[in-house]
Amino acid sequence: MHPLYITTPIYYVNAKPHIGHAYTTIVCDIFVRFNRMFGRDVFFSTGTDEHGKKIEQSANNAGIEPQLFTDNISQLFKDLLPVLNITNDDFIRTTELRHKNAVTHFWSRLKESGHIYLGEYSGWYDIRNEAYFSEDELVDGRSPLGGNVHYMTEECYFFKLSEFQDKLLNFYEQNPDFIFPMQRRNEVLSFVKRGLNDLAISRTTFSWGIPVPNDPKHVIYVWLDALTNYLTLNGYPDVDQANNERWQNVIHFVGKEIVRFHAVYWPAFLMAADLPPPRQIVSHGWWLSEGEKMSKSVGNVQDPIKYCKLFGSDALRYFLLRELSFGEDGNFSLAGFIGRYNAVLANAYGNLCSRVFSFVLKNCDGSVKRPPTLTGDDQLFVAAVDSELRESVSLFQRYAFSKYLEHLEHAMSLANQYMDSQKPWALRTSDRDRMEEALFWMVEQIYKITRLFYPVIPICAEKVFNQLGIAMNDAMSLSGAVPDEFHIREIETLFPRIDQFSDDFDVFSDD
Ligand code: ME8
Repeated sequence: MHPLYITTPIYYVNAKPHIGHAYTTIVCDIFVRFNRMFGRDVFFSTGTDEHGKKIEQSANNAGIEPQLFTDNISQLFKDLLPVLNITNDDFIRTTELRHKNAVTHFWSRLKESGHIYLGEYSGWYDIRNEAYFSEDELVDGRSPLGGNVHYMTEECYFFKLSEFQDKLLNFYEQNPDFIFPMQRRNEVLSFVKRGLNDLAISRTTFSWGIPVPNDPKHVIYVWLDALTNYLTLNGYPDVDQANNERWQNVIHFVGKEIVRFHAVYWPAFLMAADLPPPRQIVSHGWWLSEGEKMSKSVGNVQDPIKYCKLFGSDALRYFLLRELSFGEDGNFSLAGFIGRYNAVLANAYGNLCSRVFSFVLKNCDGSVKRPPTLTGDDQLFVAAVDSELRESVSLFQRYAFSKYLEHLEHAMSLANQYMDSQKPWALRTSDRDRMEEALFWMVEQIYKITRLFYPVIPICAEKVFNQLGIAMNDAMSLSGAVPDEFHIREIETLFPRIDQFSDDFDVFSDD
């Protein structure tokens, strides 16, 4: 199996992280854990994007030096990772020396290979998104990304993007999976087919950036700087990327608004430097908050830390993955969160574990053994669960994360129904052997469901494996067979029901 390299975007440090940033990082972490569970070697990176006019302005507004300003906010992004239970291997800051070296080297490669020239640029500049737009791209006097624009002219270096139209179109054709989902692929194709202008890749109107080699009054365009983080993290320029397996299998997870940077500019830069383009750009939709775009001024920015403190990171990870159909937009609301939490984590899953485990603990001394044969109702039950689990894995592999969870939930319902229909409490006096048989299959199905649920709810999954007397590592090696015996220990409430009217929710109105 070839290794994988999974990246989150590197986040701007102009404000503290919110639920949208947490979402991408969590989705990547779940994807990474899932693949590691299947034995794949995965390198997983995240970090912060710290240069550019927007950051310089935010630092000025706060009355602090940009370096100190970025130190503070970058730390908030870093501190969020353990709170969300993220298993990243590295965290990059674009203000680090290793990154400045990589960017400077990358620029020099592009220059030497004749893809950069000095010219003059005029256009409508969107500071928030650090991008120029032409008159006809503006929407109601704003940039197509929604930011305020003003007209600017500056001397700047250009990247000969116009030369890459055919190369990119060929590349998309030969790699039909390069952009996920299809809708984004179609948008990129039509954008490139309309023709590409050369791209302004340096700025002289501010200084908070990496200087252009041999022309330090220019700083390097923040997107060229930021995209290069993916190479820095893989040891560029010391490591030869052209023959590097990890680089050949890099997947960038991004929000839909930055697909163009990753799927057009980035492969063009890489081709120009004689390096392979990434393997795939996987894009997701946006979280709205209580029905509206999250923004500080509306006051509806959702803080992931509050949710983790109150309900645990597993619950937040579950809700984010389940609520949003991956690729589409979705709505974040406290009521939606509580609804799903109670229905699935507390009732369907938590209750299933506790009723089956406590019954086995009380009535079978905690132990159940695999029966010699699998027949009748048991066979139908196990086959039905297996079919749900197979479907859930296949959906996961196609990035249909919410549907993957939906099928795990079907499997939980099947197990709950089996407990109801088999009535082990009645068999206790009439047919103990039959009771023990049915219970084994129930416990085994819970175990199998939990293994596939693990990437989403790792803390709870570990508790369940503990309750079942199985070491986490053994449970996680999917190559290992399912145990023939389970020895249930103490029972612990996994997800206590949330009382909708709890005073705890006062924390949601304190800012
Ligand atoms: O674009 N819903 O950084 P950024 C879902 N620095 N995801 C959201 C979201 C929301 N409401 N808000 C943010 C940048 N995100 C650049 C990236 S990469 C070389 C440079 C997530 O801080 C989503 O992944 O604006 C989006 O793409 C990313 O945060 C943008 O973060």
